[in-house]
Amino acid sequence: MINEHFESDFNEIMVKKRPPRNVRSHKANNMIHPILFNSLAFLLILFIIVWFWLIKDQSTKVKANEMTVFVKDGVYSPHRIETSQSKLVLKFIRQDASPCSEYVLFDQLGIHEQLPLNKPYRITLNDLKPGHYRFTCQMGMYQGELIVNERNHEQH
Ligand SMILES: [Cu+2]
Repeated sequence: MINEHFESDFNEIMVKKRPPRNVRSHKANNMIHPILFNSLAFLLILFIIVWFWLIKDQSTKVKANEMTVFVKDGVYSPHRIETSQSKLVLKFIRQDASPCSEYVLFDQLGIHEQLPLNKPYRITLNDLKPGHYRFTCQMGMYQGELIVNERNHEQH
């Protein structure tokens, strides 16, 4: 008696719970509300912009006359170096064994140097004029920038 009653209830629930096919797919399409989806997409874009322009492009200021630059995983770190002095020694430490990172080029300064693997290699830059100097690997995958600021007259 109890079992019979339960069974009929159960069947009724099963029938009710199973919606027709077209209704179900309609529901699935509306699971993420379009406005919510657009807001999330907007926030993601905003985050990427902030990351690339404000965080990633911060420059590292040279305090002494020498700066160590690691060559690893497709990036020079630091990749943006700022100085206000005319002489600078860049100590490159190449930790990437791929041939991509083998050379470092400062096109505007006519510098083209081969970097040994896992050994510091110093490049001395003399008579730097104020300006922006790009440095790259020979294929341009590694990208860096040296910024030489106007010299402070009090330092002469
Ligand atoms: Cu390269």
